[in-house]
Amino acid sequence: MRALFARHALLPEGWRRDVVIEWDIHGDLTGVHPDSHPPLNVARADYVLPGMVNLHSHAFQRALGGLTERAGDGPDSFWTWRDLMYRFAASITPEQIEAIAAQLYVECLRHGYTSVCEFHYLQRAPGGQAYARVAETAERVAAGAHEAGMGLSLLPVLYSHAGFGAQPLKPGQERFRTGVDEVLGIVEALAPLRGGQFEAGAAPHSLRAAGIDQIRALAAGLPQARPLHIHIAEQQAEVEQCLAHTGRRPVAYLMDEIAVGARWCLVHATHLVESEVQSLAGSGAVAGLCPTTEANLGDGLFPLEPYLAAGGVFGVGSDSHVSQSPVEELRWLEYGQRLQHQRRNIAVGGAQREVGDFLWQAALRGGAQAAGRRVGALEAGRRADLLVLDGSHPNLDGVLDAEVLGRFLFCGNDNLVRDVLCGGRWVVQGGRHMAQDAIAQRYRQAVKQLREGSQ
Ligand code: NGQ
Ligand code: ZN
Repeated sequence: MRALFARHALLPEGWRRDVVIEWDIHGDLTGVHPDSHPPLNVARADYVLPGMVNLHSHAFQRALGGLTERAGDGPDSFWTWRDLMYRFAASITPEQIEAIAAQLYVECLRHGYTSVCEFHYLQRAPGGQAYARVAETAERVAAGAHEAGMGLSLLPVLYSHAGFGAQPLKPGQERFRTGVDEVLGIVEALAPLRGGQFEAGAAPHSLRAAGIDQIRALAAGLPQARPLHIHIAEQQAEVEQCLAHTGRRPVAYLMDEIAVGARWCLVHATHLVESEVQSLAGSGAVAGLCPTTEANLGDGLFPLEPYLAAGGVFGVGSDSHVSQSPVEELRWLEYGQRLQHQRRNIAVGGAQREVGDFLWQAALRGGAQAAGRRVGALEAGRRADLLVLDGSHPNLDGVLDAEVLGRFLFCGNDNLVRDVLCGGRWVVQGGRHMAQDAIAQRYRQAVKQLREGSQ
């Protein structure tokens, strides 16, 4: 039976009661009907939400999560972490990439993500030689998503330089090397995978790794409306280098030189001055915020309040995967602002006074836009991606509609996600993913090999 009866469901207009949700064999929602009678022989659920979009992931970094928390000799920074990450990336094989991606996506599904945007730059073999298949590693990531049952927007990365002024790549970056034609070739090679659960876009890695002419050519060469993502203004050092080379700050420079609109996602965009806040918000592009990674790497805090006031669109991503939970990303997005401004309840807007509802709905909107897939809402025509929360958990027992997301996002660490439907398939039931044991077994093997190889 491709239907569910929800006593409470979060629809685009807000919480509604007694909702019949129907989908078809392709995994698309065909009907969402509030104020209905429970149909016979249809499963019932207490609280149902649209699944969240994870708009920024480097899947392979999952295997490094938690292993870079030891102080080195000098002051540690984003840049010293990056050296460790490069060392880890140096030997990883396509099989290991697939095993790690599948494990990550299982974890993401279990915690409430039903879509991922994979910012994929490990394109070449160790040492930098090309694989026989141009999309070898990209296809491995896609296979991992398929095994886990995760919706995927795969973004092959343009990575040509080590820094501003077309600096030559360092040895640790040779695996990432691509030019515009190569990236477009990978996008082309992925075309047969396109469908309800899969889209391919592209991503210039950063203003450091791709020249502005290359970025322009990539944007022009990619089929219209496909998503384009870029890392930008994450660290102060990057802002300073950009100023030194172009006379402009990163976001201002990108917006001046490139027609940045709704197909763009500017990942991090942490360091903005007021005029950049306004131009980014006005462009219709998505700010891709990754609060747990940005905290872990010591980036800084995004100016959320003025950005929201200017009508800016945002979504969240888990980036380096120190967390696999949208609860943590949204909680820390709000908490960062509270700590900085010494106030409470900051992420609200218009008539929406519930922080949890505002955060979930806003991140869905921006995430869906950044994914370039028909996801992010319980309405006919979108993907059948939804979460059933555990209505018997003490945190949810008997709560009012308006309280559900407050409890989900801001109370405790139990995982309240009980069942997950992704693309019309029940991939998580009773907290367990359908393939979690086999996928975890392969992941453990991959990590063991990686550890033995690095000794
Ligand atoms: C990445 N990570 O591509 O994995 C980057 C580090 C860089 C984040 N930006 C590499 N969080 O920016 O050069
Ligand atoms: Zn990133």
